[in-house]
Amino acid sequence: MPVQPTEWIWMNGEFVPWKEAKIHVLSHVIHYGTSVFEGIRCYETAKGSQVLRLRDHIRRLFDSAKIYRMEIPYSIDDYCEICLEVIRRNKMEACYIRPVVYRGYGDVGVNPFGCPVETAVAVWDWGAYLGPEALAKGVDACVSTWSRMAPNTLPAMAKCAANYMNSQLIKMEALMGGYVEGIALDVNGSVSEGSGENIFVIRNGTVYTPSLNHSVLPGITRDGVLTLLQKELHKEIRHQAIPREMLYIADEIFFAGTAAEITPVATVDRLPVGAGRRGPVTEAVQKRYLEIVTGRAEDIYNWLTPVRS
Ligand code: PPE
Repeated sequence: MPVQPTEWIWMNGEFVPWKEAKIHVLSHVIHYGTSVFEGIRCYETAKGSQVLRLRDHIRRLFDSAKIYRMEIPYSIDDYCEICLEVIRRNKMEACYIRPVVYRGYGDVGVNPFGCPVETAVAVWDWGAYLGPEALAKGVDACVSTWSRMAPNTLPAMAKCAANYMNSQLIKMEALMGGYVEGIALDVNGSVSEGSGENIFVIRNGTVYTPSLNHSVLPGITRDGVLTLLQKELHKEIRHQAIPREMLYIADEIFFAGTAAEITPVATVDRLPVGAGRRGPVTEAVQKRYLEIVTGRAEDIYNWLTPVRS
């Protein structure tokens, strides 16, 4: 389904109507992928709309920009406020927020320095990322024939648009094969991440997730899941290299991401994961995550920022 337009997009300091939020075809970003971005969710709660982990996402946006030597002409706090204002202007309750920082029109050629750093924030309504039944039933995933970017090529810790060309190869291959999502291995053959999610693997009560040297995005949802697993479920967690075959013998696997939230993996390469449905650890994490973000439980970790105070 195509994206449903909202009214206003914030671009370089002003609000422009959705249809007029355009860039020149010779903008550096179009030719060389020069963009870093974020994806943030705003939830409707009993206490009004609340943005999940706003400052953490905007900090990562600034980190991504720093890695690519793009200077954002705002402070982190100002940028957070801009995101909130975009939600208010569009009179949204629950929505997805997409801040993007890119090199615009100026010079041509690989050298980015002659192109201005521009920035925009859009919001729209975004439902279940991996399908309407994914959260309860889990999804069918495959191991991709495409590896995730090698270390010291495209930096995985930067959420850069160019990384998503790799994600697209993984995603398209999965969809063409009849799967919902693909799991990439890193260049050494260890599990890395999904095309748009981090991954958690559970066996005998121990939780495994790839450490950051396996070409994974340092996910904010991943961080929240680790908090819940450690502080509330008292699980032993191992950040380590995960061999592919661990996926086949796992008791539970789930994806974690802003868009995907906590999505169980039902099968990998057509082999059932555990009983082939959402397992108990996944269910417990998912329940706590969703009850906190939707305001049904107290926000004890200070994850939420009110949109209208
Ligand atoms: N890895 C990748 C490659 C990734 O794209 C995401 C988020 C994550 C991990 C999880 O990160 P976090 O959202 O901070 O927990 N993917 C975003 C974009 C998806 C898209 O299709 O666009 C998202 O979930 O918003």
